[in-house]
Amino acid sequence: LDRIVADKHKEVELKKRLIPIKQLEQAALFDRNTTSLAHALRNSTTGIIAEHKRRSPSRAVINQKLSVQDVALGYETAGACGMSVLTDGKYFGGSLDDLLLARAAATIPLLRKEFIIDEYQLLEAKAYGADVILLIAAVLSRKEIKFLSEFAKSLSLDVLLEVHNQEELEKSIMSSIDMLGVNNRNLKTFDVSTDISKQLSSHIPDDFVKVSESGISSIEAIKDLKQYGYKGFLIGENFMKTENPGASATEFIKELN
Ligand code: IGP
Repeated sequence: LDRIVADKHKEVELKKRLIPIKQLEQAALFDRNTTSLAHALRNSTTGIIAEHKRRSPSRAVINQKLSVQDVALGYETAGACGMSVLTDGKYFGGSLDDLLLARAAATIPLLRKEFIIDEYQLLEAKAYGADVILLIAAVLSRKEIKFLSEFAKSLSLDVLLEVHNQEELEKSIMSSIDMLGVNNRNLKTFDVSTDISKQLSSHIPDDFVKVSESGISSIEAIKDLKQYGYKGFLIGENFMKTENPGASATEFIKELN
């Protein structure tokens, strides 16, 4: 995780020089109306946020063959509430172009799944079609979370704040956060357990939409997590490891209904 963040700092400094902020602000998508994932989740009975992920440090190759447009259209048709698009290249094989192509194919809220450490990345998110951004408490101070989340709100982007323990949760409670996500995967050890979501649920104030992230592969797990107040469920590998993620999501969501 430390290495990813160090690489990200270098990447952002380089991009700032290559593509000035003014250019991002002039992008065709920059001034669009965004759609709220938090709102969609509050009004949903299934709450599935389906992710596009080609590979990951914990699982190497997941799926490299599919076009992101097909996956986006498949997820939307399946009835997913939102879609998460990995944009990190080095560790996850994603890109901002993936986000752009997903935007071209689908109208559901799109989350830019990225290690965000600088407001420049929020401007990119807006310019490339995102509606929602992820902030990871493990790599940010309370001050940074406050600054970045308020900046995101000023761009009409929803904010999903991800935590993995109580300490991270406590430093992250603030009004500029829309959704609190509990990552069931420890980003330092890659251990996965939905027990983390259950343990932390009672400490999350009710005004936040609760999202459980990672390692979810069964209907039972979701029914169980719903008992703990979770409204959103972020699922990647379980769909992406199949040949047709859209069809897998369709079947999954049908069974949930
Ligand atoms: C999806 P999974 O186990 O269903 O593929 O997990 C998503 O939660 C996971 O990709 C994720 C992630 C992250 C990736 C959650 N938080 C932060 C990169 C960075």
